[in-house]
Amino acid sequence: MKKVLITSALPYANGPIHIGHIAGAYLPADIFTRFLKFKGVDAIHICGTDEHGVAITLAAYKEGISPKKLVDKYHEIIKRDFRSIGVEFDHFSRTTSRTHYMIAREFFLKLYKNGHLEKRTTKQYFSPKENKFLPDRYIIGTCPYCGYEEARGDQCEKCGRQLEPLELKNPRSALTGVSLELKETVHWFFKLSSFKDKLEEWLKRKNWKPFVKEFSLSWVKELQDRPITRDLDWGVPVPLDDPDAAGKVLYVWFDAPIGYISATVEYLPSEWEEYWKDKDTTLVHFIGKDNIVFHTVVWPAMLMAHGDYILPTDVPANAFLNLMGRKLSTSRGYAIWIDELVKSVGQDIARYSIALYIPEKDDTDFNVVDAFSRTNAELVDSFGNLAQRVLTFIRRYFGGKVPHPKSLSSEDESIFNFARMKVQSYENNLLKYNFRLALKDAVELSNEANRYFEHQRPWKLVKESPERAETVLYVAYQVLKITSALFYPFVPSSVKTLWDYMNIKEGKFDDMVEVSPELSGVEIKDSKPLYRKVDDKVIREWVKILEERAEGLESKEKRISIDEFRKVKLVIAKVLKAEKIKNTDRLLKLEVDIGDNIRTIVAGIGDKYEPEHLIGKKIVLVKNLEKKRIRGVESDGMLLAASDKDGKPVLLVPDEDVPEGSEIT
Ligand code: B3M
Ligand code: ZN
Repeated sequence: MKKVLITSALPYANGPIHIGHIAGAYLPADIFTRFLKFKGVDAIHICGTDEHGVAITLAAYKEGISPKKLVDKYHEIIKRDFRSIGVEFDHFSRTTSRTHYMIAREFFLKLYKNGHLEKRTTKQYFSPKENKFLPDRYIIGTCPYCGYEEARGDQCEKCGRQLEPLELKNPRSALTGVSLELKETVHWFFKLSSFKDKLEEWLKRKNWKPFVKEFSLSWVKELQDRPITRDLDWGVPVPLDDPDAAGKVLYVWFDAPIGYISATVEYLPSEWEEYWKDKDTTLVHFIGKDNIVFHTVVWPAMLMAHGDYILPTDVPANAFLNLMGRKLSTSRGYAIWIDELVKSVGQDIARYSIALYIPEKDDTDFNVVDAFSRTNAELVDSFGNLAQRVLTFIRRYFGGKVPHPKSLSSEDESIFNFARMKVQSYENNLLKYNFRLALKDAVELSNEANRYFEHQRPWKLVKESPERAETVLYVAYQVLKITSALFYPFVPSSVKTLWDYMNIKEGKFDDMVEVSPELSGVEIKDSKPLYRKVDDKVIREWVKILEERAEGLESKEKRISIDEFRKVKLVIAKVLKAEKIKNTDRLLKLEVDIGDNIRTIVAGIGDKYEPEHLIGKKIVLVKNLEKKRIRGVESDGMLLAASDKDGKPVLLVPDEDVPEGSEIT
């Protein structure tokens, strides 16, 4: 392998890092980079904070500080979090750096000159109260797919679907709750659809994780041009001398991935091109699954459009980490934050327990009881114990010197063979991003080495057959060294300590996994146990903390009193007439009988129900809503419908015939 450039998704500088972030991108990237460097590959790991976009401006608004203050604060906090868990970067930058503004502008202008950008007039939601156009997350409304009422203009947090603001039902301002108007405005679009064939062909050749590839290909099928500018006063200003560009900035998902380039430029001002412009460089983006299309479709198309840079070699995305059977939620505080985890159990126990649950293919549940019990069994009781017993034994019986072997028995040979097999399997697994399997290889070797030790009973041999005891401890020391090399990318700091105890100079992976006869006679150092078990009390505390946080989740789900509910007057209504409202897709005008009078209502059910099929149906109507004018028709009531799996309406009807006007309680 020539050069390898590894990136991790740039975390938004709007909050601290939690286990979901670490499992989804940063720990796998760190393990992968450490392994490659250990192999002697010229690999670098680049990251930084994503400091633009509405995720930032909204968080700043909520904290009551300026976006600049917010990103300065969280940039430091995030750096500290990564340091605490031992996730290392060759460079950790930020997208508000001068270099980034320069590179992002240059990128935009290159695309502009190459004819890939186009100014278009679009309709966008405008808040009359705030007197401005609202982008993305500034708009909330009802998700057209799952009916979640607090869906954001860019994505529904409930069902996970990417959304456009215009798809939301009942759109309103996220800040003030006021309803919005549609108005025309101008934005620059990236002509993404023109890359459809090229992208498809490129993706088809990729030997990526199946779910990443399939998801990307399905997205390419419906490729649309995308606006890449926004009405915001925080971000990289649109670098055009055009009055329409005033007050507009680059869309955060346009500038953020360019951050990978600018961070490399900042790190290696004179060599960065060897990474970004050399076809032999391997470019790997570690991300969570919610960022897939941006990295496998939009970003590669941007790179194709620019023309000077290489394309991603691989995008080993991970699924989501759940916590005790529930979805993590940063906004509702349901997570384990990295700083508290490391404070509680230490860096390597934290890394190990998370590594066990890297969601490589599917969403994976992090259960603290299982996670810490497995870590206790595998890292502490198996690997830690192996290290401890080998070192203690050599100190106690051989004056602290690694003994010289006599002739090797078939059992000695077979543990070496087993080690060789595990090393191979481990390498294969790591290079295929099968981190959990690689870790399993390491643990299996450690278990086998412990079995060897017990089976040989060196404590008996020292009395009965001292020469054999020397050989056994020589073999055990060598296997410990090999095992430690496999554990290193996962738990680097304790393994470095172990190498110091063993008096081994840190070498390259290939040497570390070989038997090294020259180590006989080497003097080991005084040692302490590498790990301490997470004790039951700590585990129980975590369970309790998380139960409390989960309760917080529920209580924040707004409950209403029965009296509040009773304010809503629901009645059975019989449909008398129904007709389509002209020039709309789904709006029907209905006349319904509610017993004491006849009402006219407008309902968005025309994509599912033909007007003539509705006549005579008994439905449920909200009777005491304020009247609302919709497309020139005054609607005096709202019917109730559920959504089917495609988001289409399903009318609620009584189970038995009841007269119109019947109250529903
Ligand atoms: N900041 C999204 C996220 O944190 C975004 C990643 C950018 S990678 C270029 O989920
Ligand atoms: Zn949804």
